Amino acid sequence: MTLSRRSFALGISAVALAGCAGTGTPTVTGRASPTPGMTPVPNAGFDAWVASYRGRALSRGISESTFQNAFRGAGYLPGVIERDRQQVEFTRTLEDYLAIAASDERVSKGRANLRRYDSTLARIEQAYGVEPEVVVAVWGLESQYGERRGDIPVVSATATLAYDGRRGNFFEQQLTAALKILQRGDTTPANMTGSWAGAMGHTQFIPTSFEAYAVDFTGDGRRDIWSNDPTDSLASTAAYLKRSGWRRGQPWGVEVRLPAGFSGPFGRGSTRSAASWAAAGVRDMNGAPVPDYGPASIIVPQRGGPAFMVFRNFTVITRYNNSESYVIGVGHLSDRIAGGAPLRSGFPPDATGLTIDDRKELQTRLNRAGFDVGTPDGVVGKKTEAAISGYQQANGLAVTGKPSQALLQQLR
Ligand SMILES: [Ca+2]
Repeated sequence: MTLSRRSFALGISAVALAGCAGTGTPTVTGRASPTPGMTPVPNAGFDAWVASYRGRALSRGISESTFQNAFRGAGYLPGVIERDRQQVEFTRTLEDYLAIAASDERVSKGRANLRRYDSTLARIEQAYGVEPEVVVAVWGLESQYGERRGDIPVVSATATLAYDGRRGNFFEQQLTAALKILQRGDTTPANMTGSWAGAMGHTQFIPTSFEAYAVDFTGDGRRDIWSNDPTDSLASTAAYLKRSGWRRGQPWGVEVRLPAGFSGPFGRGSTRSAASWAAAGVRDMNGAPVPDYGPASIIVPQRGGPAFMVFRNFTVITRYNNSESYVIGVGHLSDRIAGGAPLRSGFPPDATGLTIDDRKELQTRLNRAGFDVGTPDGVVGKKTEAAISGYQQANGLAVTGKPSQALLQQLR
């Protein structure tokens, strides 16, 4: 189950990070999505599959009326299959990932939400023992604090993917879990919306995760993670982390300085005691030995970049999403939301020799020259590449769409 959750959360987070999950508008009514390809189209094969699935659903305890209500208006969504096929496994550098995951905007919105929901978060901490800033950081990464929850109907999306069959068993499980949620009355078919892959609500639970971990924290008898009120979602996230072994008061990890010639061991497969790392010369960024937070590992996710000592809570966050970048993103964002400073170690220049400050300058200068890259963040994505191409074309240069030292010089 955690593996499945992983593959989706990864996809979702990557999309949310790219800034284009859902429509960017919180779903309020759950009306049919206007997104192209996300409105049901007739499909005889799909209908035949639904007819055959009906017997399996009923044998798993879904009532006839739940089934009929859920599939009224549901149908095949070609856009979901398109998205599934487009899903490419690409890796950002940790530097790029953190520039987006812990951007100034995400940090300041996180701090605002920490204040806005302080009493709710305090009650959640009391109930589940997970610190407010950690819950808020997950919320920030999963849906940009509820701004991008997704407006695609979950029954249609999961049924389409189950019928398609590429990961048919997995999505049939998600569909059945979705029907169980409807049967229990946590929400209505019209309200049950999410990402193209069925991740729902403020913290993007897939239906089986919802079944396992979601809680009703408002006390109205419904586990409502679709509501504009994030309370049930935030409590469900804390419940998930608690059940995965979260230890309150323990950090996920700390940035560390490694002594010259340090030869490891590196990686989460090797744990040592605090005393053992201290004896090997590992220090925190102020030069002090790291306190004893239990068995600890040293990771350097990007060559030449920051090193971290990580602890049990790091592993707990991997149960939410098994990507090292994601965990560092949540962990570092939570530290920043709680008032912490940016990482102290820099990252090395990229393959073109540009540092993140160079890349931000390049973007700022492109904006000034009239080639829109959006807010300069130092991350070279499609928009920046298009702006570079536009600039190169307008200036009679070879059009590469790629940043370079020469380009930066020219823009200066
Ligand atoms: Ca509730």
